Amino acid sequence: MSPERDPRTQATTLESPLAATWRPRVPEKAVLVGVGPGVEASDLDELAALADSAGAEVVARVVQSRQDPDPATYVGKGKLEEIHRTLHETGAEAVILDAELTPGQLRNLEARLKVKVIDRTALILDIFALHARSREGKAQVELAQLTYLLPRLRGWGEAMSRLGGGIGTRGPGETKLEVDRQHIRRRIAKLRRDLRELARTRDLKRARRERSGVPQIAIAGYTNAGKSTLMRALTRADVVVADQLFATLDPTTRRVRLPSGREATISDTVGFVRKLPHELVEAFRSTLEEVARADLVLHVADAASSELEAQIEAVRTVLAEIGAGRVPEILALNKIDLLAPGERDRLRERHPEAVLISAATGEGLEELLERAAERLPRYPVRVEVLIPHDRGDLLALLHREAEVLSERALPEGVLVRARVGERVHARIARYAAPVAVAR
Ligand SMILES: Nc1nc2c(ncn2[C@@H]2O[C@H](COP(=O)(O)OP(=O)(O)OP(=O)(O)O)[C@@H](O)[C@H]2O)c(=O)[nH]1
Ligand SMILES: [Mg+2]
Repeated sequence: MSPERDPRTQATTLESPLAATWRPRVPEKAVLVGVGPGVEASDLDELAALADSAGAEVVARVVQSRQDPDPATYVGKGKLEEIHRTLHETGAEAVILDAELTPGQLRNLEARLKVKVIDRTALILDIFALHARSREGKAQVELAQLTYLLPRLRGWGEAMSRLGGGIGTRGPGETKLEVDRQHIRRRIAKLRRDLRELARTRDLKRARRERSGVPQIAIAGYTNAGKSTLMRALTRADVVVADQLFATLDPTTRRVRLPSGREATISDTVGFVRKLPHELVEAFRSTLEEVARADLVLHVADAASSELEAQIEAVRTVLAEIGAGRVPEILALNKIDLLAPGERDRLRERHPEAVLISAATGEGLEELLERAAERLPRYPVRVEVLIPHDRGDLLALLHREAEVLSERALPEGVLVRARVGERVHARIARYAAPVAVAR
């Protein structure tokens, strides 16, 4: 076989070595497989939603109740035969497992089942790859994919050869494997460098925002909870809303006016999921850390989900992992338009601190903003200033980037009592009201 026609060689010349082979041919028929004590078919609902978001068509679910997965093949021998039969009956071309497999399990399963075997991590990585739009998002996803791929190279090498056109299940020779490894390591190093550079640009932007003293609110929550819908309702930002998992990857930040008249920034970002692959948490660390630097986290949860409590827990676990555990949080229980009145009462009892909202109908959003305004840190400096009538720009600045406590028009100007941040203070300090006027 000439090197040019080797699919792996071709792959290494593409920008992403995976681009050619990683993407499932849509819609790819797939069989879902889950193993665990007392596991039932309905426990695979989330995996089915993930598979759907990746463009696969789920044709069957196979579960096996057992304490621990088989160390060699994840499922036991008997189940393996059942899966084999199911594949044959349905014509499925892939098996998707609800766990992260060891490289050995992945290899063994592919060898026995003779179809593509995708574990939960690879599936989530694939959805991220489909949805990444920005340069940073794409680099983050590729870094996560390559980090995942490296220890599994041999297994994927076999899969790639087979997918590459009937080459059979022959694995790559050790020399080729080494070349691939070196190439991937170099690419990983380059992606890390690029991402550090992009993070620096973002740091500068953030430093500017922080100096302005405008408080920052981060929306966080389980994927599909309605974060982008809330962002759109609060700011009219043109963000993607879709009944898909991980529709949003790139962060968007907009200004929002709180009921007190004060402004804040609000950001919508990537969602969380149970067992979020650690490769992704690592690759998206700088994006996720934005949440940790916010003054307030709006934790959006899907109140209509039967998994509500588990999802809230999963989100809090990731928040703690990225250092955002101590940022004040407001829990917003979303999609209450889908609930019966009795269910609302039960939710209020269970989560007395939460705000019940519907980002779709707008219900509860006013209360949510009021609560947010209460929880945000107050500007540190209290001032009384007399703004000349021809300085409407400063008055506007105070309304935008400070907290105006009172305002009175006088012949000499507008007397304003306000709390301000340092930057605004520097701009208005010379208008400090003379004591005689301030009385
Ligand atoms: N009925 C109802 N549906 C909602 C509500 N909020 C969001 N949705 C729907 O839920 C789905 C997910 O909404 P998104 O706003 O995209 O969710 P997200 O949290 O941004 O999801 P990802 O970006 O994929 O993590 C969409 O189909 C929305 O129309 C709500 O208050 N009520
Ligand atoms: Mg979204």
